[in-house]
Amino acid sequence: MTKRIVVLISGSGSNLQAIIDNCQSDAIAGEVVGVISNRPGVFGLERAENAGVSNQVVDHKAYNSREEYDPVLQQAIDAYQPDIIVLAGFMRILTPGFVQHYQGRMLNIHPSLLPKYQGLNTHQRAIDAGDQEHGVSVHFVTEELDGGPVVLQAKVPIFAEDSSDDLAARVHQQEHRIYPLVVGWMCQERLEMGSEGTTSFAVLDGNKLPAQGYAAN
Ligand code: NHR
Ligand code: GAR
Repeated sequence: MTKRIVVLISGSGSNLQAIIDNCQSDAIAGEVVGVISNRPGVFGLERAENAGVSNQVVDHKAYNSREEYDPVLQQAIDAYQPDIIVLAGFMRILTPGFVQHYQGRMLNIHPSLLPKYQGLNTHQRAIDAGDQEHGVSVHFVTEELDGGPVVLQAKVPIFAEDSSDDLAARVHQQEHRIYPLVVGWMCQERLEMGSEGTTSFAVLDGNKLPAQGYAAN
């Protein structure tokens, strides 16, 4: 059965585009049924429009707190009756109640090799630290910011002359490969989040994945 996917964005939406493209080519057994942005006027909304996907803005600036904003966002999402919620460059921290409502059904892509560089400005931080490699992680969203179980990572090299933008572009190429792959696993019900007490982990094809997620090869 085709899974219903809602994508949350704040910006350009190139990951959204990769997921839409993979759904349309049947590489993913899913359909993007809705796109919600917390920021008006972003290019990701235009991408949704061009693909004929329902899209809307739920602007956080119209609310006084996360506690007021998140229930409105939740209602907008739930109207689409989604199976899977995908954060694709979504830039607002989410409250525990919101995260629990979608426990095990919400994924994020974070531009670092977690647990390194949680939070923002990851590319510049990796360069400043003198790292020789960097990358991107797809993980389940939990209450702990960028702390949920990792499903899959991809690595890229850092070259001496790299600017933050150079590095971000290299990471983006990998994002557009690994995010559709992981969303596809969710759609096929091959992937789920498990937990024992307070620790949670990713489970792929019945196998508990290690902390760095699935290791290709
Ligand atoms: N919420 C929870 N509870 N858990 C996660 O793992 C989350 C989350 C919300 C977003 C994406 C995350 C990332 O991949 C994400 C993961 C925004 C911020 C942030 O500081 C941090 C991490 C992420 C997204 N946002 C500022 C805020 O006050 C606003 C920054 C801005 O608008 O530019 O919300 O990096
Ligand atoms: C991506 O690089 C994603 O990893 C990052 O924002 C970009 C969104 O690009 N996410 C975060 O930084 C979350 N805080 P896109 O809008 O073109 O998909």
